Amino acid sequence: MALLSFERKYRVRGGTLIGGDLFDFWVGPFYVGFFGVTTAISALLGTALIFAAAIEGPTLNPWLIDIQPPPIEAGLALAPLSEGGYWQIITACAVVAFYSWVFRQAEISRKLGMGYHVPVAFSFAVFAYVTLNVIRPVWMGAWGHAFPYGIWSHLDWVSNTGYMYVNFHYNPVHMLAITFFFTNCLALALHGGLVLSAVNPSNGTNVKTPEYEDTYFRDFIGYSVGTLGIHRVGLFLALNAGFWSAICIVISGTLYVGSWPEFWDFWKKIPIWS
Ligand code: UQ2
Repeated sequence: MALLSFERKYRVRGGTLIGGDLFDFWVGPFYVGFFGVTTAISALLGTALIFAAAIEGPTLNPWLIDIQPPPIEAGLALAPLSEGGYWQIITACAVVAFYSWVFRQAEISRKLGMGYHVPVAFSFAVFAYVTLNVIRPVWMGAWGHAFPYGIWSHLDWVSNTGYMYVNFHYNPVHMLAITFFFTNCLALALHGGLVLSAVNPSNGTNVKTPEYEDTYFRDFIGYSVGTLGIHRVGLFLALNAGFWSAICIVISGTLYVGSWPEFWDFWKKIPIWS
């Protein structure tokens, strides 16, 4: 169906999660809805506050702008604007904006009568952010454990936080997360390569059907996961990468305190060989 006639067909009222007909309209190509309004307000306010905090100095160099959370000594209290207060309000705006995106995706899914795969997938990314900057800091008793908003400074935070546990690569859940990232990379390379090899052939040759794609992998490794299956594999790998990333940091400094290399000492103490 041509896009314009399709839009006429599906651009009808209904399917909203909240607000009924209120805000149930489009602005140009964008669906608005209640969560479009909350997204717009929180995203604009959060961005304005990033500029406000940056203007207070000491630099406007985009690479070096650094908006820090309150110091650890301030615990979970509300802080003065220039001592972490900006960071706190920016974080609140970010959380509202990200969850608004999730629910706006869900409303669009409902309008189209589609599954909720996209909002579910995006919610894993939001979960990873919330784990870093809300769940773990609250669990540890201070906003100062969260990461700062700055291109350079958030890298320093990652490095410092890693060294706080001596060598973060020895964290078994970090190992699991990385394994999912790498496997995700392998799967997307295989999938992208296979699809392009079939449907974007050289000039003068025919586009190939999915049987060719299946046969390619049967010839190669004796198995094809299938054209639907590869997307299930891809979503599974991607969601697990984000999920275990969140778990590997949230257990550090909370359930597990100390050195990750030392975690493996239990291995040497197993009675059979100790
Ligand atoms: C496949 C298939 C696709 C694909 C790919 C495969 C026709 C177009 C990439 C092959 C994938 C396999 C065998 C699974 C890989 C699993 C991991 C964990 C990397 O069979 O169907 O559809 O794109």
